[in-house]
Amino acid sequence: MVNIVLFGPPGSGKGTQAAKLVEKYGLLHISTGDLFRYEMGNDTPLGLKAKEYMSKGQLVPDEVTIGMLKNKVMANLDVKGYILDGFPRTIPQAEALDQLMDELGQKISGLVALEVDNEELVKRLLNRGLTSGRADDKDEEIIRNRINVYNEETAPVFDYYEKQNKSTKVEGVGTIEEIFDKLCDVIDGFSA
Ligand code: B4P
Repeated sequence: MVNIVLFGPPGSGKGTQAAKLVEKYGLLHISTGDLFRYEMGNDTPLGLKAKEYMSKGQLVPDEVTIGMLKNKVMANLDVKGYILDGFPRTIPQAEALDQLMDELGQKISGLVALEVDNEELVKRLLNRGLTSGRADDKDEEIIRNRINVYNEETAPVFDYYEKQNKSTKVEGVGTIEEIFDKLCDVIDGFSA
């Protein structure tokens, strides 16, 4: 199995690239952001909880997020592998993921981080906010908070996997195809 962590700040193109990677590699795409938005759209207790945090650009608490991710993985064991998009976003999430992989006799093959500068991120997210209907994309202050949260709480996850020699950076500015090609080069190295 190939299990990939697609990593990067909000708006770096994780969701955009994950959709293309799924098509090429036939892996299951798990986006914790999408899972939360689905729950929010259905007004479930989990969705209402997530909304409190997402609308402010904060992370949803680890215990909620880890439980949801585990349920999704356990319900889909018969796949070629996973593309994890937006998870893990904290060190406790990374530790929980490694533990889950151990329990399943699996491992994370590698983490690929999309690198995009802050001003480009803000521009992309405000632009997406014009059409996405996402409250967290409409307000520049919330967007900048998401970027700060990424730098403080999520960026250390790169180093966590770096210590296992599994982290690779990819320039996330350019055309979607150019970035996709670079990601595929890295991922082909994982599966070799
Ligand atoms: P997510 O749903 O994960 O979303 P994201 O980080 O905003 O976006 P992504 O990087 O996928 O960007 P995209 O491809 O769409 O998170 C939302 C919230 O959910 C978090 O803030 C948090 O509250 C919560 N959450 C999720 N996971 C969590 C976790 N594990 N723990 C706790 N909380 C969690 O691209 C963005 C835009 O850029 C698009 O409009 C796209 O068209 C454009 N774009 C993409 N590539 C481009 C390129 N090469 N050039 C120009 N534009 C490009």
